[in-house]
Amino acid sequence: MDILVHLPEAAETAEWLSSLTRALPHADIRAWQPGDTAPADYALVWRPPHELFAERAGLKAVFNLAAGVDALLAIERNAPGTLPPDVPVIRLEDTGMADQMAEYAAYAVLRYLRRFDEYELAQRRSDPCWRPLAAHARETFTVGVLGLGVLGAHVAKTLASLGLPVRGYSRSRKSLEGIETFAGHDEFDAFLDGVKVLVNLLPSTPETDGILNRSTFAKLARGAYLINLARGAHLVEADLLDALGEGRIAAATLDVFAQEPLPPDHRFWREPRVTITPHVSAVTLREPAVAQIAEKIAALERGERVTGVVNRARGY
Ligand code: NDP
Ligand code: OXD
Repeated sequence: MDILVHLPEAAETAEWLSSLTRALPHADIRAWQPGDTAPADYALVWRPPHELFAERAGLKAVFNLAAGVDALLAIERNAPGTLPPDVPVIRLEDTGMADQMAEYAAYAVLRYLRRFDEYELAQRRSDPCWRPLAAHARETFTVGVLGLGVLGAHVAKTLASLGLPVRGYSRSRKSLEGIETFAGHDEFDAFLDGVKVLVNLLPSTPETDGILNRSTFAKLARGAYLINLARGAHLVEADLLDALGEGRIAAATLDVFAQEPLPPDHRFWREPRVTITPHVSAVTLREPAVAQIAEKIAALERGERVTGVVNRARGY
């Protein structure tokens, strides 16, 4: 069995190759190099160049080394015909990301609930006033989680376990204990109405890109908080800056950006009410990811079905 691997950071490749070799000792595993068009059974990739798929014979499946497949599916838009439609694209399911997301979201929500962001701002201004601020009332600090998939559902349940009122929004109807759920476009406004903290965990698709915009912000509780953990393409950045200026949004925590790394001259770096992290809310953990992929390859080789197969028409 031939396995092709591509990671954008060459430094990481050697470690992935050795983990994969341990998990799949009978496979011939190689790092993709430009010009390599030799047959391969499986490709394991993160943000691959489209050349990797050109003239590639025998591909049985492509494994995306992350949860979000937007970068991989963009290949089909940018270089039509390169990623054959009958080759399944399989994404990572959790592999340690759900706990990381829950930690990040809980930290960000509690920071706003207890107004630690405002104490941080006061200290940064060297403002020595010793002024306790009344914490927000937990009962009305409603958190709305966009996306109730592998990550969003775990985040929603974690936040609910902190005693916060939690709502969730998905395409199909869900039933999650302790979470008020909303489904589909028709229920979007009802989902947003009165939400104090909006946490985004949607996949980036033509339907969801730009969903964090002026009209969405206008439907939240006044002075709401935004936590974007999914993709930069979801956010209309100029609308967020306007909403911060108008006080409609009180503050935002952003882990993902339209352009990454976030350019040094971007206004977000200078906006005191925006907290920035460099796309780290849930990183791919190599060993659990390799274990999941190895299990799925073994299942596919036995002719079995696997979970995590992306619906390419839907985009996630
Ligand atoms: P899933 O595919 O498991 O979940 C996606 C959820 O979004 C589902 O509940 C789905 O609804 C819902 N959804 C999709 N389209 C729509 C729509 N048009 N309207 C309403 N709901 C919709 O994905 P994961 O939970 O595994 O991951 C979510 C995203 O998180 C990834 O796509 C990625 O972009 C991002 N991510 C970011 C990371 C980071 O470090 N910043 C790390 C990992 C992931 P339904 O259930 O009905 O299908
Ligand atoms: C992912 C990511 O989608 O790292 O897994 O953003």
